[in-house]
Amino acid sequence: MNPINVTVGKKEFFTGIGKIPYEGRESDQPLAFKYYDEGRRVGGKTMKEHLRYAVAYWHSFCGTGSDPFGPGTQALPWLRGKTPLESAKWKLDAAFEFMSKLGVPFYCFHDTDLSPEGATLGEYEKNLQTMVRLAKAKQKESGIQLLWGTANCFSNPKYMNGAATNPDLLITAHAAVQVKAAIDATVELGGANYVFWGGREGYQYLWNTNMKRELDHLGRFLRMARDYGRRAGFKGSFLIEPKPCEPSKHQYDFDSATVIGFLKEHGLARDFKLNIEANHATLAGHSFAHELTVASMNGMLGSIDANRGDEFNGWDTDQFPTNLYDVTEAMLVVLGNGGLGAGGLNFDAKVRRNSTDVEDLFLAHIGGMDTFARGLLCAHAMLEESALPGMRRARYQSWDSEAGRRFESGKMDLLALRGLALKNHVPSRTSGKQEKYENLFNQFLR
Ligand code: XLS
Ligand code: NI
Ligand code: NI
Repeated sequence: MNPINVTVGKKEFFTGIGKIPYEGRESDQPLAFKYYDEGRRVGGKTMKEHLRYAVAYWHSFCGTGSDPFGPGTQALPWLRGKTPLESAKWKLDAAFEFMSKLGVPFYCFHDTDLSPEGATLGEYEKNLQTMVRLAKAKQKESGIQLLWGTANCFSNPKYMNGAATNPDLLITAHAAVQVKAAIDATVELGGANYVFWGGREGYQYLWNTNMKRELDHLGRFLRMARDYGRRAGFKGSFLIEPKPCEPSKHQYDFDSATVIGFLKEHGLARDFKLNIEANHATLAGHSFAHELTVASMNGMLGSIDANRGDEFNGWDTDQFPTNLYDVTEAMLVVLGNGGLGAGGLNFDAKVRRNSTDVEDLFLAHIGGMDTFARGLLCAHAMLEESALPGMRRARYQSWDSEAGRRFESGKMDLLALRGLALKNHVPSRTSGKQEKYENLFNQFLR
């Protein structure tokens, strides 16, 4: 396969690659799905309906592979326009060509992925409106929809001390310009959700930071954004994406539990849900499934950023998800949640710096899509055919008794609970059977 060296100006950027077909697990064709068969029914829904895949504009069409040790390695032909706006238009063409060939129903973007920032705030707003008009036409032509939009209030150096949590009111005002514009763009493009990832909302050094004041500002800012969004006609969910660290030493949206507490405290719980990212979960010292479970049990599982970290690295490597075990655990939670609703599985992931062939972006997404499709099949089979759900239910059977029900419904006081102990024998030890569960789980990885 050739490196990306397509002549700019040609209509097709990903030449030599057509629509990715489903060929089944026996296929030896790398550019084909082995598990993701979008029309296949699993339970009551098709794979496409269950999984709701989205491509992340920033990693897939803006990232060139640069890292702190060297420049980009991936020469993206659509970034070679004569002006930033021309590049943005080519990038849009490339994005919709890629997504159509891959066969994904959704995409996600930041304002500044889609359109150039420009020299002034006015130029920024105008550029974004231009690009939104073009994106709308592309969506119509391809049928691809917007899963969520967001504002990048972390890359521009002005946000180095935070956006909504900046000690300088005027910087927070700049964030308002972007969040307003990105909400407008999301509404105009029919986006199902609007995401806040608090890139620089955190602190580096506690003793120059008024944490209480910053957190109150964040709550206030989010309420302002919500109120504006509702007035502008946004009917979807606002989502917060937890992450514990990186870029800040300590990020305020640390993990699911922290964010849910924050949302409740600031009167945001009815309009906001969570966007859970696998690599952020592991950075917080949790498993992906743990974070999903905390969100789900609170009725706040909004969407998923599907990626993975490197088990030996302590940062956000944003690799494509390929670990069947983790993904099956995730799909168990998603199925238990009754699906993702208006959310989806967004590949917030990038190819490695030395993956420089034109096909690599396809191979990466095919791998992620196949892994989740396979995880869906495994999880569905576990729920339908294995003893696992029944075993877990049975573990709590004492709570299904008359006394258990009284406890759970608040009709028992501490003395009555004490009385229960006095009336009964010391309960026998009951094994947690973890190894039995683990073996069952493995048996269904297939
Ligand atoms: C970075 C985040 C980011 C959000 C969108 O770690 O994952 O990509 O998803 O701002
Ligand atoms: Ni993310
Ligand atoms: Ni991330």
